[in-house]
Amino acid sequence: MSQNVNQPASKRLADYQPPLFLIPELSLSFRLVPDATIVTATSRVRRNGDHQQPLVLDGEELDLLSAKVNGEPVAVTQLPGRLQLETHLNEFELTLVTRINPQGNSSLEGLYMSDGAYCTQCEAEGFRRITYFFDRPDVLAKYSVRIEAPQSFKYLLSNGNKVDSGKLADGWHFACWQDPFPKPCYLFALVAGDMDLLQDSFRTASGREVKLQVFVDKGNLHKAHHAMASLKKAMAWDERRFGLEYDLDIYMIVAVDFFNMGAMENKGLNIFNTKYVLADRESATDDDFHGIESVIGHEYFHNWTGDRVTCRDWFQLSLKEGLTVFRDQEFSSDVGSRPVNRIHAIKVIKNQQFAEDAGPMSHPIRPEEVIEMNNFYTVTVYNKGAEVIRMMHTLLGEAGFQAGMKLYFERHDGQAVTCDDFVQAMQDASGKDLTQFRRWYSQAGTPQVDVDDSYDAQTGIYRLTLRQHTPQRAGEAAKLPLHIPFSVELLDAQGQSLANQVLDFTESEQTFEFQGLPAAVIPSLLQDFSAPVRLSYDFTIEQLLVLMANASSEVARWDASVTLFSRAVWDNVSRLQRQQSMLLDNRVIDAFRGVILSAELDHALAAEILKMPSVATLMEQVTQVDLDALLCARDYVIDAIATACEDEALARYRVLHAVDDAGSRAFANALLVLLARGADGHEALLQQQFAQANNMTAALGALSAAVDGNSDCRDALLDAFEQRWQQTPLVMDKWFSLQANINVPEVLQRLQKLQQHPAFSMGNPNRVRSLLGTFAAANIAQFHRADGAGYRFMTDIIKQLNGSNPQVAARIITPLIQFGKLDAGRQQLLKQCLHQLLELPALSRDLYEKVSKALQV
Ligand code: B3K
Ligand code: ZN
Repeated sequence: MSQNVNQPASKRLADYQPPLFLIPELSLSFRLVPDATIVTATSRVRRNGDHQQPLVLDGEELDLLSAKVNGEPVAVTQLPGRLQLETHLNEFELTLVTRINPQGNSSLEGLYMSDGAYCTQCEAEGFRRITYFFDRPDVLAKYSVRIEAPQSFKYLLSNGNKVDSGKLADGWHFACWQDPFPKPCYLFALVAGDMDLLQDSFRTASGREVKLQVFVDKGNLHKAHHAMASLKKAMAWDERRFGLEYDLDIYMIVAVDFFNMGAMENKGLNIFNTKYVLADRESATDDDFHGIESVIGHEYFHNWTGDRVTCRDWFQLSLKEGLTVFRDQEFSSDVGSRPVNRIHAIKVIKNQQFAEDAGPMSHPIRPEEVIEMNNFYTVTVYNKGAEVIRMMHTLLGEAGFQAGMKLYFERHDGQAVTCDDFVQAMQDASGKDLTQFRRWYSQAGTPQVDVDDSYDAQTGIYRLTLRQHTPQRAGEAAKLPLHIPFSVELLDAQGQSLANQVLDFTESEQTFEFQGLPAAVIPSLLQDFSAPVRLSYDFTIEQLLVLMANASSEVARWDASVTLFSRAVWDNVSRLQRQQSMLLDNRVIDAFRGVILSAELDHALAAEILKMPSVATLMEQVTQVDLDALLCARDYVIDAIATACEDEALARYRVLHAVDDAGSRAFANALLVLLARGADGHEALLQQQFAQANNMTAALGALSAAVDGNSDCRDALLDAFEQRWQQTPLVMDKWFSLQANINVPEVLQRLQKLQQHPAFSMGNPNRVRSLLGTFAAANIAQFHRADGAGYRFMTDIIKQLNGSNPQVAARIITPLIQFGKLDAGRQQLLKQCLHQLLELPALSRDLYEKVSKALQV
C-alpha cells in the first residue's frame, strides 16, 4: 500500500521493540464530572536498559493540566497522539493531571457514559483516552484506583479488591480499589452508577469463597439469574477440565446498553453488553440463553488465558482470543450438545471466515501489519485462531494438550508473551514436533484440499490421494504446505463403519492406503471439520445419502446434508443459466423428508439440517457468483422440499410445538419456516403460535417464519410485537432485525422510517447493528439490489457513523468490501460507494484501512 503524509501509518510485527521504560506501579484518581472529569495518574517509572531516549507516552483527546516529576513541575512536549518528556533520571515518579469528557465520548472507547452511568472500554488502545501512558500490552503495572463521584452514583467500581470507601463533602463519596495482579492497561476498568445488584458466591476447589456480583440497569434484576448461573458453571468447569481456579476474592459483571462489542474481560470487573447478560423466558430466545452462557464463560476463561498470561503485542491477539474461543467452545460442548456446538462453530468459519479470507481484509491469525488494531478483532483471529488451537488438541490429544497448558502457565504466568511461546509449550510438553504446524500462524488464506480416491479390487486396497494448496496473492510470500490433521471415516455401501482415523497430511500431495476393504468404499472426509480448509471431492448423490443417514459423526451427517442441498442448488443455477426450467431429484426430497420424520435424530440436529444452507454457505463454495440465479435456485429448492413434504412437516410440527425443550422448539420453528413457504402458507398456524407463545423462542419463530415466507399476517404480527415490547430495548433489537430482513424493494423506505422510531438511536451500537447491520449482512437480495440502492443506503449510514463511532462503522462495512465474487455491475456500484467514503474529509483510521484495501489504493 502506498503511503503519503496524510494517510494513517501502519505498524508492523517485524518492528517490535521492548518498552524503553517500565511502569511497575500506577495510581489513578478520578473525579467524575460528565463533561470535565479530572484524572490524576501517578506512575513509578523505571528506565528499561541502558539508553538515553526520552519518555514517550500515548494519549488522545486529553487536556493536560499539569505534569510533575518527583513532585516538581516539569516541561513536557505534546505531539499528536503523544507526550514527550526529556529526562536523564533512571527512576522517578511522574504525576500527570488530565481532563477528559466522558459525556461527549460517542466512540465508546476510553471513559464514556451509558444511560447515565460511567464505564470504560480500554482494549485495544482506549486507555490512552483516559491518561497519557504506555498503551501497549507488555507494560504491566499494579494499579491502585480512587474514584470520587456524587452519591447518586451508588456503586464506584474498579479492578481488584475494594480497600477503602467513605463520604466526602457536598454529597460526594469515594471508593479505593487495589488490584494485586500486575496488568496491562487494556484490562483497566471503572464503573460508576446506580444499578440493581445480584449477589452470590462460589467456593473454589481449594476452598476459597469468592463473592460474585452482577450489576444491571434498575428493574432488570430478575433477568440476571441466568448470567449468574452461567458464571458459576464456567468457574466449576474451568477447575474440572483445565485445573484453573479463580484468583481474586470478588468477580464483578456490569451490564451496559451502550457497548461496541459483546463483553470485556477486565480483571475482576467484566463489562458486558446487556445482550449477553439479560434474559428471561419471555424476552429472550433459547439461542440468547446459549449466547449468554458462552460469552460469560469466554470472559471468565480470559482470567487465565488473557489476564494472567497476556499478549506481548497486539499482533499476538490470537494467543488469548483463539485459545479462549476454543475454551468457551469446549465449555459449551461439555455442558450442552457437542455436535450442535460444533456445527455452529463450523458455520462461522465457512460463512464468515472464508469470506474474510477471500476479501481485502485477509490476514493470518497472527497479522503482520495493522493500521487500526480494532479492525483485527476478526473471525480470522478469533475463530480460525480457535480452529488452530483445536488442531493442536487433535494432534496432541486431551492429555498432551493439558500438559502443554500446564507448562504454558508454569513458564509464563504474569508475563506478556507470543503465540510462539504457546506453541513451544505445547511442543515441549507433548514431544510432538510442531515446526511445520506453526505455518498456520503466518499464512493467510483458506487452504484448498482436493481429494481423489481409487479402489484396487485385486488387493482390496483403498487409496486416498490428498492435494493441498493455499491461494497466493500479489505481494505475499510463497505458501508452503501446512500440517493438516485430516479426519476420515470409511463406510461400506450399507453405511457400516469400516475405519476411522486422523491422517497427518503434511505434503503438497500425499496418498494414504487402507488395506482389506470391500468394494464401494464411501469416504466421510474432514470429519467434524478437523481443519479449517475448503474440501473438494466428487461425491455421488448415493454416497451423500448413505453419509447423511449413517456417518457415525452427527456433524458429518449434517455436513452431507449441506453438500446434498448445495449440489441441488448449483445444478439449478446451471439450468437457469442455460434457460432451462429448474427441477429437483426426488432422492434429495426424500432425504429431507427422512429428517422431518426421523425418530432417532436429535431434535436440535434435525433443526440444524432443516434450516438449510445459507446464501453465505453457498457463496463460500465458488469463486464467482451469479447472485440472482443463486437466490432464485436456493428459493426453488427450499420451496420444492417444503411443498413436497408439507403433510409430514405439518404432522411433525403438531407433535413438536407443544414440547417444552429447546431442541424441540428449534425443530418446530424450522418446520414452521418450511410450512410458511409451502403451497398453503399456513397463516393460521403462524398466528396461532405467535398468539399462544409463552416464550420468546416460539414468538420469534412465528414472526421469522412470517417474514421469511412474506406471509400476509407479517405486518400484523410485527405490530403486535411492537406494542408488547416497545419499552424493552433488547427485544426491540429483534424487531428491528426482522424488518431489516424483509425481502421486498420497499424495505429501504421501511428502514428509513425505522431510524426515526423512538426505540432507535444511531448512538447505540446494538440498535445500529440490529437494524442496519442486519440489512447489509443478511438481507442479501435487497442489499445487493442491482440498481445499487442498497449500497448507497448503507454508504450514507457509514458516513454518519464515521464521525461518531468509527469502530461500529468499520464493523458494518464488511458486506460492502467483500465484493470479489460479485458480477462486474455490482462491483462497480460498490466501488463508487467506497470511493465516496475514501474522499471523506475526516475519514477514520478504521474505515481508511478497510476501504483503501478494498480499492487497492
Ligand atoms: N477482548 C474483548 C474484545 C475487545 C475488542 C476491542 N475492539 C472481548 C473478548 O474477546 O473477550
Ligand atoms: Zn475474548
